[in-house]
Amino acid sequence: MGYLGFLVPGMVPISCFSEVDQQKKPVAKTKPAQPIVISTWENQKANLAAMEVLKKGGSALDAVEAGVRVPEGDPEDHSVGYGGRPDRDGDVTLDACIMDAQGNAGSVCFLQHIKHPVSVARKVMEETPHVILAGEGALKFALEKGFKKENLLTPESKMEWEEWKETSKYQPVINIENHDTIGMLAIDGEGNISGACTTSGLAYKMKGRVGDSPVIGAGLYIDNEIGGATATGMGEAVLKSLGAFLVVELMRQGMSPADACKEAVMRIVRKQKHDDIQVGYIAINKQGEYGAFCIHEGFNYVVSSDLKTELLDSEFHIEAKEEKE
Ligand code: SD4
Repeated sequence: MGYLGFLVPGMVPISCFSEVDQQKKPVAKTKPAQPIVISTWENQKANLAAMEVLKKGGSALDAVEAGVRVPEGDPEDHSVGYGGRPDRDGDVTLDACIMDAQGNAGSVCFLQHIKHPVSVARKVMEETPHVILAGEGALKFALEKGFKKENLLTPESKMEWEEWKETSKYQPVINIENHDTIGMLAIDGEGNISGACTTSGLAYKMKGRVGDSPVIGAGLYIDNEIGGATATGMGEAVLKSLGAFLVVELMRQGMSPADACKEAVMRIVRKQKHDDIQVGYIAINKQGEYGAFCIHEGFNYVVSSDLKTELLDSEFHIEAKEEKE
């Protein structure tokens, strides 16, 4: 414990370097009945991997990392990690973050050539004094930590990009084209909450574009006393409203996870052009209650407990238009 200054008689020395809060073990005030994992989109396999960790008594932090590594390593998932759609120059650039129950956070953005950005983000959190590493610096750090440099552009994603280049029309389509980012929240057997979020971002984005997913408070936020939230969809809208932080703060004020997600979506609806963009939030509170809300019908999320894994449709603000024959 450090001490600076002088003492007058009778004065009790007070440390100028207060104990580092981050190192304190969080005390779960209330516990849900059982561990739970919730994630964006149809990420059942990721949830199952996370549940495996929790069933063995592992931490929520280990669970979310193991969970989101599943789509990161899956070449069939074109919105996350290996196989992710590239930017308009044909480079796959990845954003990811992780946050634990003690309020520690780590993130990487504009990271290339590393299949599991979430694990690099965890190393940023645990082995550096920083929160975010970007681009070349993030890659250098990853290589120093033993991550392998790989080509992440699969032949399929390359072919799609080459087709896209013929028109170079940049128009993200709601729910389909760009959206499969995984945001995952988990509560472990101790009642502690952690989260992770990982993406290749918007397909054919401008070189250097970074979305909401690696930004703590935008794409992901955890407060172990209250709950956690994570976002998917048009990162620019989420960034401008600091969505995940907003959801957690609304829960702090007493809203249910579902209502908090709805209010955060409505904040975007009220203040931003939203006709042709999707944003979806999922949230969980300390009691293990969860909810979701999105702008346009079509967002779904997966909830897993010891007992079952369920794919649920999110509540929405705007109903999907009937497909014309
Ligand atoms: C981004 N929010 O980079 C991410 C994209 C996303 O499902 O969520 N896709 O803006």
